[in-house]
Parts: sequence; structure tokens; C-alpha cells
Amino acid sequence: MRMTRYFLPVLKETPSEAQIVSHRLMLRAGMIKQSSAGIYSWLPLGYKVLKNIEYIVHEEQARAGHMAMLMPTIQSADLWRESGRYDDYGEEMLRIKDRHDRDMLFTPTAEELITDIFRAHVSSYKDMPLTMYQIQWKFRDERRPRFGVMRGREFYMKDGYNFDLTKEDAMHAYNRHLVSYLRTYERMGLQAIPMRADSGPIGGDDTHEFLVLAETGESEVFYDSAVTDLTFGDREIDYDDKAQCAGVMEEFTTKYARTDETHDEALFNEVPEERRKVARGIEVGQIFYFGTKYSDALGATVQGPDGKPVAVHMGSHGIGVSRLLGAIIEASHDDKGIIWPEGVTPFHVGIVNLKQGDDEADAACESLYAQIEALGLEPLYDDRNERAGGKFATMDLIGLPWRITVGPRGLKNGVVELTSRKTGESEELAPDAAIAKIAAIYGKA
Ligand code: 5CA
Repeated sequence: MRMTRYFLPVLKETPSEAQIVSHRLMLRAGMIKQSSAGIYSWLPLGYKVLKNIEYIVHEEQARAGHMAMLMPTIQSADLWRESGRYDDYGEEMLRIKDRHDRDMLFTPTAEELITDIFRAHVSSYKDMPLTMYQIQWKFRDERRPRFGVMRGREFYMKDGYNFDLTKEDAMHAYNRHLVSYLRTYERMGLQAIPMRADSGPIGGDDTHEFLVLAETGESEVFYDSAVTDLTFGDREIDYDDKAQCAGVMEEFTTKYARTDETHDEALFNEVPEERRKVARGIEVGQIFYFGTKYSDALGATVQGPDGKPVAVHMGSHGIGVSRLLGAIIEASHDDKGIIWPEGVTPFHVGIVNLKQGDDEADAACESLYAQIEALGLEPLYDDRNERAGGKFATMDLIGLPWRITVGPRGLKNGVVELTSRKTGESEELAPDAAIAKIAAIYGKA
């Protein structure tokens, strides 16, 4: 992409309505524009990152054996009356009437609809286990939408649902989700710690939230600092292996880590004092096991191995896809702007031409551009007729992990400059060597 053709409405001034850094930077970098309270348009740069995050979620769900699908955002109230949640959900649910005066709603989550699909099509235990998920817009009429995409009214969520014959199988699904979520967040450059939480309007007893530690987080959290040493890394896992998944679950959830809703001071005090931490966190996901709550309410039974009907065991599992943009920026920025982890960056490399219009500099930039594209990577070329300072400021603000700077003086010596956004370190390299390094960084060598 060339900057002269790109829609990148960066703001010079810091927007006064934004209270936290991720919200400020998303507005300043031209990623989103508020359309009404808690509802945003996703401008090209923001949309690209949203899609990259979505892609990682899809890949990791596929790896875990879960099937993608899509359900409507507008649903009939009838199903929600069957489960009893039409009244229970309260003011957070956006209620709509259609032209025939029928009660409709904008989905805040989809346990009812997926259970309806299941009961219509699955009648035997032989068709289980089954886990399906979608990545779809949700609406919750939050009392205090704030912090940009962090607490929106409309937001993008991955919601997955498992159907199993027994509690044991359903707990395997729970553990499988925990493992897949650990991998998902790590690929985005985040450490998200599973913490015992409260299940709220979804229901059930077993639930963990995944929290990214950040001063601006909305949740107060209590944990044993030993949990921050745990990483999943690139270990191999067989998602069908119950014992393996349960082992990871145990490894990541046995040490004390809880949100304020479930915090237990006496238990916490058993953690050695120097390891007891109280901090704030951003909830980027939550997994639930709620047994037969919805299958009982909606009559989702299957014929068991002995021929008798059994209510299926269910759980649901969410990732805050749009919230993750805010969480990643909170975890990765400096006073100049965003620092995208390589896994989600909107463009892989920025190219800055220090002297637009100079034949040699222009040609060198064009050549780098073509070579980066040939690697299957996306460059963003700042080809504007602007001062170098302005170009650097824009690149730093939008946070591409790597920048290649091209100028007539360097080219005379046969070099360009490769700069890491994260460390700020620059290296002078021949253009080919810079390309080789980029290829290696992104696994394209
Ligand atoms: N049905 C279950 C699992 S699919 C469910 O709805 N879970 S949830 O309520 O915990 O939401 C899942 C994730 O969506 C949360 O962990 C959070 O990261 C994100 N989320 C929830 N509310 C908002 C909101 N108002 N704005 C942005 N993200 C949100």
C-alpha cells in the first residue's frame, strides 16, 4: 500500500474524550471513528488489525478441532423466553420490534440459538462431541460504554459452544478451550492469565477469565506472581488427548489467580507474601461450563448409549476480538505511539523515502516494495512529499514493527536503514540484506 492512496486520517491533537492510552492511540492513528456512544466504524488500518486478530482466532480454533459457523445478529425473543433470559438479561439487552410487532433482539451472546440448532438436528450421542463457534458482532447496552473498543456497546466476539454427553467430556472441551486460548493470546504477543471468576448472566460454576495485566484494566485481580512465569510456548499438543489437556489446565490454573468477584483472602494468604500481587487486568476472554442449564430449559436431549434420553452438557467460550486491539495497545506502546507485535501488525514493513522525487531513492523504494510483496508480506510505503520528521512520526504512531528508511546519502554507500520499532535500534544494510532479514523475521526465508 502507498500512503498517498491510503485512507489514514491521523490526528495531530490528542482527542480529549479518550481517557486511556489505547483509545487515544486508536483515534490518533485513524483506526476507528466513534459513530455513537460505544459504537465505532472501523477505518482501514483498524479493520486490518481486527481481521488479523480474527484470523489467529480462527486458526487456533481449527487446530483444536472446533467448527466455524455464523448465526444472525438479530434474533427472535421467543427462544430467550424459553430459557428465561429474556427477562433476566435486563437493560443490557437491546430489544427491537419488527413491522409485525414481534419482539426481536440484537444478540448479546448465543447460547439459546445454538442450542436450538442442536436440538433440531442432533438426536443421538453418536453425533457428539460437537463444538461450534462463530466470530460475530454482539450488542450489549452497557451502562457506561468507555475506553473505546475496550467496553463497547457493539463489539466483535468469538463465541464457541460445546455439546457433550457427560460432564467429563464437557470438562475436556473446557480444557481444550483453555489450551487453545493460551496459544491464541501468545500469538498476539500477550500474556493472558486464566483466573477463577464469576459466571454472571451466562451461568454455571466452572468459569475462568483470561486477563492481561494492565494498569488501565477494569478488573481488580489477585494472584501468585509465579503465574506470570508460565508460558505455553511452541509445545506440541494433541487436543483429543484428555489427559494432556487436563495437564495444561492444571499447570495454568492451580496457583492462586482470581478476579475480585471470587477472591478469597484466607486462601490468598497461603501464598508466600513476596509472591502475593494485587493488580488490574483487562478481561480478553472467558470460558464456562454450565452443565445442562440450557439443554434442560430448551429440551436439548439426545438418545444415550442405553437408549434413554439424556440432557447434553454444555459450555460456552468467548474471546473479545475487538477488545483485544485495545488490550494489545495497552500492553505494547511508548510515548510515540503503538508498537504492534509481528503477529497482528497491519503492515509488515514501513518504507520511508527521505527524498521523494529523487530518481534513485524512488527507484530503490519501488524495488524494496516489490521484493517485500514478492515474499507474501505487505509493505506500507510513505511516498508523500513530506519532511522526514513527519514521516517518522506517522510510522511511529501507527506502530509497524519494522521500518526501512531510504535516502540518497545512504544509497551512495549502497545502504538503507532497518529500524526496529520496539527497540529503536537501526542497522545499515544493503537493500538485499534488509530484505533477507525481513524474510527471516516473518518466517519467509
Ligand atoms: N457466551 C459467553 C461465552 S461465548 C459470553 O458471552 N462470555 S462473556 O460475556 O465473557 O464475553 C466474552 C468476551 O467478550 C469477554 O471476555 C470480553 O473480552 C468480551 N466483551 C464482553 N463485553 C464486552 C464489551 N462491552 N466490549 C468489548 N468486549 C466485550
